[in-house]
Amino acid sequence: MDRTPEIDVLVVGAGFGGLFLLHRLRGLGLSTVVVETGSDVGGTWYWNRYPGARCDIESLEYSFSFDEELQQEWHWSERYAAQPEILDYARHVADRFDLRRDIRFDTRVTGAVWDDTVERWQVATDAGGWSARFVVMATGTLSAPNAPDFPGLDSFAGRVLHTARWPDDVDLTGRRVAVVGTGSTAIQAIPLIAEVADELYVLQRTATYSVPARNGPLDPAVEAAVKADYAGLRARDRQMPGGFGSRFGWNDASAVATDPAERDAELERRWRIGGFAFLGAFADVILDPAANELVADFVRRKIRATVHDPATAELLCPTQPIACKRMCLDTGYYETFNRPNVHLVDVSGAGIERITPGGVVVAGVEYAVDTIVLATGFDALTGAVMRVDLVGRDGRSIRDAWSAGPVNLLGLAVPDFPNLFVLTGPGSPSVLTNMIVSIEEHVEWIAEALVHLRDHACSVIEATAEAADAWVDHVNLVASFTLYPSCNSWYLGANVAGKPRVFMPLPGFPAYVERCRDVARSGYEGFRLS
Ligand code: NA7
Repeated sequence: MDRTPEIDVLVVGAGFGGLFLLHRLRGLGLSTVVVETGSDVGGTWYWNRYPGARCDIESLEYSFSFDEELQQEWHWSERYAAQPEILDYARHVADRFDLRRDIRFDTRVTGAVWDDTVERWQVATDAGGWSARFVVMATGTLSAPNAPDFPGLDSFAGRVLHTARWPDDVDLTGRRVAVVGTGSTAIQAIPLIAEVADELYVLQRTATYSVPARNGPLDPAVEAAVKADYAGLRARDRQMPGGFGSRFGWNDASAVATDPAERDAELERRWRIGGFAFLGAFADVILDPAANELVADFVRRKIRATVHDPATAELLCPTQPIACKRMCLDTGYYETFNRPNVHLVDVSGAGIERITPGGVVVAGVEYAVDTIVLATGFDALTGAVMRVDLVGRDGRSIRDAWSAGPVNLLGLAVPDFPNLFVLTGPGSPSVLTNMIVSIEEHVEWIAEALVHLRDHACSVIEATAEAADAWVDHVNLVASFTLYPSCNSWYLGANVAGKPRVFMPLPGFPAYVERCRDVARSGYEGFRLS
């Protein structure tokens, strides 16, 4: 009879988190296996292949810092890397550090059960099981697609595509296309689809703020300057509110207290720089409704000046606070609405009524299309963790434990789920930061914790319920000082029907990193070690 292989750590997911974790844990002499549903590494960047898929953090910053030779030798071709190049980078990292031999591709982890008697997780996959002392969910924050169940969708005679599961054989040339959604994904895809489609209907439920990315070939002078002191840039970035952007800087000034002409000049200057530099203009944007409105109004003025048809421009002007939903970066998004083949359809009222074999019905009007693109986002932060059947101490399932929203300590560990870690999960700054920075911080913290257990002859680490409850209260309290909880974003779970409405990421980088270090230094306060 085959015995279940026994390993130290099983990592779920071979995205950037899983790759670095494998490298780090291997270096500690821990037997580690990564299980990955996809056929290759890359995670988010393996699956998201829709037209225009691109990172909104600059490539020189959205990359690993743990290996000086890697960061010196890798060359990014553009200021913001497109999906194929990021996937190449992930593949390069896997090959460079010889990671593939411990990754099982095309394999889905279906569940894991904690066995208290042997202090191990019994992990089930669709291709056999493992017995692991530790499990790390490196399952990503924006990886479980959200596909609303529109009435009649099954009856559609044409093709339905979800941006996060984009097949290789799609050609939208000459097609009549409906894109559902106007988030970051849609805003990247729409200008490119508009160039080839016959007709494009953009079905907008909530207008989104977008600023020009100002993408282009990476300036060799910029690359050389960064590489001359890459470690310095990384260290400075780690002191920034999102773990990036030290080159453009985050102003301390208040938008409200700044003279209007000066304020507009600063916003204009940053609008020209492109990307998240814009949000760095004033420190009170996400804290003070009046400051937020001043910055939001600047964007609305840009929209009105760009879009020729006044009614379309008005519909594209968002009304919720800026940055409350993640701000988008675009290349020619608003300009696209000046094309004769692009039509904006308001679905903010009763929503999409139904799908027919030949189109989409909104407010009694049928829009005839042969392709529907669902750019409807993700069951963010908790989705990928909860889709695995995790069963902790005393038969407690993660679905029960998180039924009213995610409960954990530091976003890293869940009470009743011993020896289980979640990478960049809810309760940590996660999606409010440069994800690679947050991944590196979490991987280092987990690695250090495992060394601590080894050095202190401990086999189990578990968050206490009291500490986790206090942490959830802390996350909510910090969020309540911001404007983040004031609109229906995926940060709050508001985009998925039936999901508890809880603000999930912690606005609080880099203080959070210090807090994690303090916990480790204190001998893991809030955790039970045995
Ligand atoms: P997002 O930001 O969640 O955007 C999804 C879009 O789809 C958004 O405009 C939604 O409108 C819209 N949506 C979702 N469900 C529906 C229904 N039922 N009807 C109409 N419209 C709907 O996902 P993205 O993939 O664009 O971006 C996710 C993150 O990935 C992004 O922030 C970056 O960090 C990378 P809503 O705003 O909810 O009204």
